[in-house]
Amino acid sequence: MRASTFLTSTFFAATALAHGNIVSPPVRQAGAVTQQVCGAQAVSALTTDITGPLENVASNGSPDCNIFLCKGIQFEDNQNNVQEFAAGEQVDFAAEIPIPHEGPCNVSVVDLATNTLVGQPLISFASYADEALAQLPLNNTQFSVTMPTDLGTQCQQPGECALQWFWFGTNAQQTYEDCVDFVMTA
Ligand SMILES: *[C@@H]1O[C@H](CO)[C@@H](O)[C@H](O)[C@H]1NC(C)=O
Ligand SMILES: *[C@@H]1O[C@H](CO)[C@@H](O)[C@H](O)[C@H]1NC(C)=O
Ligand SMILES: [Cu+2]
Repeated sequence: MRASTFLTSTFFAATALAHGNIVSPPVRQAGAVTQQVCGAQAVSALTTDITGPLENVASNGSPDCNIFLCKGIQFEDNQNNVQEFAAGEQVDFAAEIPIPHEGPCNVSVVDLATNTLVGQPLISFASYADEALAQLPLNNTQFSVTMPTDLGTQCQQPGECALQWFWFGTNAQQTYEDCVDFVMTA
């Protein structure tokens, strides 16, 4: 009886409350343009719980709104939030994982126009946010990536590329993303 009550309330908390997000570097935030493109309901879900899974964010069905690219959050809302990185630079990430769900995770350079990866992931976890562990490894919430040195002329214009953190909780069937807009400096 007590156990089932506990499980029920834990399940409720896991579905209703925070799950995880990137705290630093600064990630895309939904604003007026996202509301135009993806709708008010999506923006409400994105701003009410910035840690929530993409499955909780209902698209308005517009072909321009892809919730699975940077949570559907538009670059135009984030033009003053573009980071500058140099080839070979180490970029430190901080994440919060209030409700872990075991599964794979990675951070990749994404070509935003085509929603394709540029090169290989910069970091990759086969098993991330494993709630069965007494404590998560420190590298789940503090890790760094090294910016590629072979981008050529790619990723020099704002809005062209982002670093995308991508985590999928296998049992939870929940997807988490955050995007850091950036340009490469010479
Ligand atoms: C990155 O992680 C996501 C989510 O876990 C996974 O679906 C995807 O296959 C991974 N990508 C690569 C290139 O490993
Ligand atoms: C994170 O830390 C764990 C435990 O120390 C280690 O097994 C794993 O390889 C590390 N993962 C990455 C991507 O550094
Ligand atoms: Cu969750």
